[in-house]
Amino acid sequence: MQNIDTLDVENLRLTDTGDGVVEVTLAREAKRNALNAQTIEELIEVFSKLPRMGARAVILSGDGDHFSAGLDLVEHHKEDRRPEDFMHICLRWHEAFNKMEYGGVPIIAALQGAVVGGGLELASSAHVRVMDQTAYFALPEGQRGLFTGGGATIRVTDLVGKSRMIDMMLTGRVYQGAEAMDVGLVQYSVEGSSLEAAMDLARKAAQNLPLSNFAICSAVSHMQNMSAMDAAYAEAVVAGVVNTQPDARARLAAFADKSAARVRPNG
Ligand code: 1HE
Repeated sequence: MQNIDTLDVENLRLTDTGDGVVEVTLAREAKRNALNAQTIEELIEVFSKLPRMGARAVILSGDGDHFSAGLDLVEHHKEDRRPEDFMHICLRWHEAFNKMEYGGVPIIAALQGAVVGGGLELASSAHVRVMDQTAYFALPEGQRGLFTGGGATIRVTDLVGKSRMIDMMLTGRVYQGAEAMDVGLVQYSVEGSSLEAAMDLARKAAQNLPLSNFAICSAVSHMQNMSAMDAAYAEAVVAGVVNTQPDARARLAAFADKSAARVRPNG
């Protein structure tokens, strides 16, 4: 793992937790980790470079009681942007979030408090989401006279389906607790700290071979954008490369000689 201190960030905090697991923390607690233009630039920088610096898994978290309050509404108000200005802002958000979703390195989001608006768009760009019991999810854009611009129409709709997505935007509906898990906003809901649980998952994912993780954390998303025929072909090509990787031979040998762990139901 290369030295992550070379990455130039102010609104994020980067921590190398060992074994290639990097924690990327939103560090604007006083502003409830609202996403201003600079934070988005920093996310682009970090998620462009971390995969090539040897990161094997990333934990995405937010300082304080809230994961993220979404778009920096005060900056947006002050800038008094024109449509074309905001379209360019959205392109930068897409750049950051696509780098995350398609970057080939597992990203586990640890969620607490408000995960709203652009904060939910950010969280939905991670591969795995873990919530604690304080976490709540909403798209208040409709109430603010806004519309989602960071990919929610794609990613949040993928998670919860079109009808729930439209309801969230129209009515400002808040999902929390078991319901948030049931509708698919997160894969894990924990009683204790979402950060600790995310750390466990990241360490587990980091033990996979990097080429397998690359395929899991990019191919599945790409294939969703393809026709079924093209996706099946792409899957065969990806599997051809991944499933013959020399680094997998020792794992396969361990299965064959019965020294590898078997898959068992949770005890
Ligand atoms: C902010 C923001 C923000 C807080 N932009 N500054 N997002 C929203 O509609 C959510 C708006 N925020 C809230 O509803 C609440 O702030 C929270 C529930 C997240 C937190 O409540 P609370 O009581 O802990 O904090 P607060 O007193 O409301 O805010 C504390 C400070 O954070 C305050 O700044 P201060 O300088 O007066 O201390 C707030 O102004 C600041 N703050 N949220 C800027 N969002 C690509 S399009 C995406 C579209 C969207 O994301 S729409 C945004 C939806």
